[in-house]
Amino acid sequence: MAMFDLNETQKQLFEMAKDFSNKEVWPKAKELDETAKFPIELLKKTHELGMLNAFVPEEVGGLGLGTFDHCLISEALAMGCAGFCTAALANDLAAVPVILSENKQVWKEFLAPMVDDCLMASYCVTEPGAGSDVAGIKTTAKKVKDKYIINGSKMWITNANYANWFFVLAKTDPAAGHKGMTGFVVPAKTPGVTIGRKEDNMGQRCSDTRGVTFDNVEIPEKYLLGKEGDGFKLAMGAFDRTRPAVAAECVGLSQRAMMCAIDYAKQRSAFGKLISENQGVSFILAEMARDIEASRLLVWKAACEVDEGRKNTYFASLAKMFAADACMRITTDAVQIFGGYGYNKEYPVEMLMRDAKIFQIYEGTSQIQRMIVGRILLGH
Ligand code: CO8
Ligand code: FAD
Repeated sequence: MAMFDLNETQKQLFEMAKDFSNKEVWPKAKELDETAKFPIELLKKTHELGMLNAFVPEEVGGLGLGTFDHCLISEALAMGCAGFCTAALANDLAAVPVILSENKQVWKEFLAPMVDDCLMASYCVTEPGAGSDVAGIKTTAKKVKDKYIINGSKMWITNANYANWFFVLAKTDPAAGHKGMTGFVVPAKTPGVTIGRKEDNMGQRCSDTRGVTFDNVEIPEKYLLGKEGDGFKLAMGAFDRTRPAVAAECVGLSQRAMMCAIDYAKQRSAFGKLISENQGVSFILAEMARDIEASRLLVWKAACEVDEGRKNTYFASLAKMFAADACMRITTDAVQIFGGYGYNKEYPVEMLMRDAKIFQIYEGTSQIQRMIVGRILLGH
């Protein structure tokens, strides 16, 4: 059954992605963490393998993959390095509102070139004063004849320094709350766009996070996505597709942490026997496996729902909430199994634990996922 097994094409895709991740990404993860250098060479290879920008519609030359297949790629890439995987996924997060808007002119101008070249993009929604509360953003877009003038500041924007274009959410009617919000594509080189310094983050350090300011940025009307007032729903609609992918990223990172913990438990001795021979240690490993399998099933469910054309907001939030919280527990427990060595940078698990934390924060915090599910359960 499709739900519990992959078809042959999906198996091949997953195996190819895992092979690349194990052989080419994981060996570089420590260096990427230490140098915090943007993994452009790895992204280029990912692009060559057809695994970057995989959402780009067939109509403009892309693979037009569904969310399920996209989640397989995400899980595999995150087994290699979560920061690198986040850089890859941020492109998809930027592309989805453009795809949902059905603005074919913008597809041709901004999505089609991403098929031929390893180009990057960013999703600019969060601001210094508003993250969870998307409707509270302050950036404005004012129509002047056949142009829009954008003013405001965005914060924590992944890929900002490497992006060729940005998806920008702004208020065209500030008095109308979420109904007055509109999405635009803004080419990164437009005068008035300023990229901030690289933020010095706890984990996923090779991923590029920056502020972006828009100072009287003038863009043509044709870069508006959908119509005025559609922006909030385009921004939310993107999460329905990318929260399952972020949850899949959590599964990949968790899997790596469990593999490290198993290897270590099988070679470290205490009290005259291997630590893996203690039931106390094997129970920790068993709980890791339980949470990884359960997370993956929620990812698959959330992805299948949206691929089948059904509203999946509920499952997308369940998957993101469960997999992110599980990933934090699993990576923390991996450090525990390594004992003092786990707390040291010579061993990989402290990096995995730092890399895991952001999953409970970005793409909607773990509290926001609970809020979304709670509201749906209670019919609000
Ligand atoms: N799809 C379509 N429409 C939606 C959706 C959805 N999923 N959710 C809500 N809506 C609609 C509602 O139906 C409602 O419509 P109407 O006006 O017709 O009744 C309207 O939107 C307003 O909905 P709400 O009343 O629920 O709006 P609220 O303002 O109360 O809040 C949320 C909604 C859900 C709390 C929203 O603000 C939210 O999701 N906040 C979290 C923000 C977030 O996730 N930010 C992430 C930023 S991006 C990021 O972190 C990137 C990480 C790096 C890249 C990683 C790789 C991908
Ligand atoms: P706040 O919204 O201020 O929340 C602070 C705390 O209050 C959190 O614990 C939150 O859960 C809690 N809280 C808030 N409201 C409620 C509530 N109603 N009920 C219960 N608890 C609540 N954004 C983008 O637009 N594009 C990106 O590419 C991007 N990449 C990011 C990369 C990194 C490394 C980071 C750190 C952030 C990124 N973000 C991005 C922003 C990210 O999505 C936000 O940081 C996140 O949504 C939380 O917003 P905030 O930081 O403003 O926290």
